[in-house]
Amino acid sequence: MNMAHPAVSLSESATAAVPRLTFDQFTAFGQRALFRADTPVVITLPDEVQGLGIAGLAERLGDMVVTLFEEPSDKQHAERWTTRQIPLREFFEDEEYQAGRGTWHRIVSNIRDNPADVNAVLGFDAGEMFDYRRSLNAANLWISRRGVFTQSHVDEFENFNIALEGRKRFVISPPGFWEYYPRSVLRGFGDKSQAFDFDDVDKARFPKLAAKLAERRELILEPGQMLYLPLGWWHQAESLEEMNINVNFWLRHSKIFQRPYLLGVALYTFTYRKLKGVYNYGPANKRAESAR
Ligand SMILES: O=C(O)CCC(=O)C(=O)O
Repeated sequence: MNMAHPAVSLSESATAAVPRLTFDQFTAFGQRALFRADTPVVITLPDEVQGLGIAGLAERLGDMVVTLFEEPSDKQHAERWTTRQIPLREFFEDEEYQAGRGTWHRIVSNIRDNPADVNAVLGFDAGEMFDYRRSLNAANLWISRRGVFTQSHVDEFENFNIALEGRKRFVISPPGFWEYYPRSVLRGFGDKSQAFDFDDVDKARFPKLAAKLAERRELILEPGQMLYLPLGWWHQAESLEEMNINVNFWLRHSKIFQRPYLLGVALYTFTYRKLKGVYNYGPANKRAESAR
């Protein structure tokens, strides 16, 4: 990670701005107070924090077996992504995974069981800062190329998302459920909105969503910045660079009990995925055969 980038200001549209904190302000305020404040913020990490960068990451984790997500590169599609396991090296080297070929490819791998790797990738002791080894929590590595789009959805966790390489555009929107027109809960899509892209919403079809999105925020997360996204906020993300690398921490929190719809959907979706054998963000801890 090259944290030497100057702190570049967020791109803000006419929507409300996301407040920013320096790292010192964040530590003085404290994580618990931030959870209580329950409002998104962008925190700038200290300049001296230096992670591995792309080459270092490929070198250190190249043999790790990671999960590759694939889906049509089409903002109208309604299919479930498919996943397969590949050695991370393949993602960096194989032309198949280049952008612009009709498919969005993204690595999302939960590396929580390898804290030394988490720390090396980030360049600081994340175990001290985030309680990600606690049961159900996760430390996910996200890698994607330009244009890869993560559709609008909601997670049942507190979320810290750190940009390591490349900028990523997020659209985030406050908690709610029916206003977001969730897709079929029974088919395990209750965390996703029928409106794939919050930038392109059919107001006649989704009137309550159009009203809700008046409260949305937009931001571009720069390398060296960390987004705190409170539990229950809807969000979507688009990779803006040839190579985007992010790490995010999903942390469980008792505020889930204030959002019973989300708790219900999360429990149902977890069980559905388990029964159907759908990938469920479990920890990755295998090395490729060649490395054994
Ligand atoms: O980076 C992305 O593409 C999506 C990130 C996300 O959904 C998350 O941090 O929960």
